[in-house]
Amino acid sequence: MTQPAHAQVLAVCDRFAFEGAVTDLKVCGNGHINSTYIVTVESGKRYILQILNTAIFKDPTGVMNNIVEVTDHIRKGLAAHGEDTERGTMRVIFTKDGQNGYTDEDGRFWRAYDFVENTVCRLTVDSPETFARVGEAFGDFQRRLSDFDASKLIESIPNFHNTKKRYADFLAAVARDAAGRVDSVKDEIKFINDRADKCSLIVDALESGDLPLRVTHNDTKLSNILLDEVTEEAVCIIDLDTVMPGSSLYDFGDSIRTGAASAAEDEPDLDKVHFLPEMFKAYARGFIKGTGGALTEREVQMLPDGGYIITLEQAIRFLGDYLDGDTYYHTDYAEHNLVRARTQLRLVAETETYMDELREFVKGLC
Ligand code: GN1
Ligand code: MG
Repeated sequence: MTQPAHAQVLAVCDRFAFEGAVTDLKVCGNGHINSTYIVTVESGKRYILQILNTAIFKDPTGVMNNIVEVTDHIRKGLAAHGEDTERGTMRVIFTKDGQNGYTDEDGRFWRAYDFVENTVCRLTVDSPETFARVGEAFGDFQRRLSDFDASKLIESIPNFHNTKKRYADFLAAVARDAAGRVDSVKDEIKFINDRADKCSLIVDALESGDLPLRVTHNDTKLSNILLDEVTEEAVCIIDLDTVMPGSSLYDFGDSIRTGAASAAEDEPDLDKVHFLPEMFKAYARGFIKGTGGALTEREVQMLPDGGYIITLEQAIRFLGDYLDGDTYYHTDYAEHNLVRARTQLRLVAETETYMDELREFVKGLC
């Protein structure tokens, strides 16, 4: 769908219960799925306004209901312990008629949040201390939701981290060759096919009960946590669209994929892309601390697999989308998904060389 005109976005703002007239409106963000604006009102107060991608999130009202339930639960927990209820979790802004979102005349679904001030979001992080704090925050997020009633949640994207199914979908994309690109990425496809057996590791363990199902975030990349712009403390976890029952390993893993890497997810120069074992270790310590000791021994043992498998899964998704002609992710240039996929594959290859060291390390954390 085309992007709406400025005047149309202003008209949408009027539907939401913002405190005052809009004085500024800016496009923002680096999300691959939704489109984001920053809205400022007379008092200087700011809001996030987003178009939720309904080609991907088929039940937008259900997604918003998930987010309201989860953030209310977290907010109550923060309040009970005298913690920061303003910045500690997202706050959904309802429409003037009390809905959790608004569908415009062209069918776009809009939703709004308070803007969390004095924070930054990063694509990479240098300091192990900062990354450990991110780990603690994502672990803490899981801990806070450990007593949340999962039956209140809809599954916003079915089979989201079913890596086995992701691989099957990838094979179908290769067979379709919709954009005629298969011949140009034979090496990448082979690299993935050679690791097909890895795709079932977490999924099978969840199915057999070897790993527990928890309420998880499912999109824990580094840019989905806001850090205090001065202290780099982890302030607020954002992008709750995919909060669903899932595995702690995927949450652990997606932060590793993005934060234990020396370059951004779409770094075109592969010589700059390295897996950073010390960052893995810092994050693991933080994450385990944040969960408050809730992880089972099996989960801790499999933390290295979490990072490894989600990086492979992400490569599969980016390359699959490239083969399909870039229908899922926002892209900034023709080869963007291929660049992203290659970066992930480089990380997969490097992680393999560290697996023994990582397994030895997590043994000490059990
Ligand atoms: C998407 O929306 P965003 O940019 O936070 C994607 C994640 C991927 C990520 C890769 C709903 O996240 O699963 O890991 O891109 N979200 C969805 O950067 O598919
Ligand atoms: Mg997202």
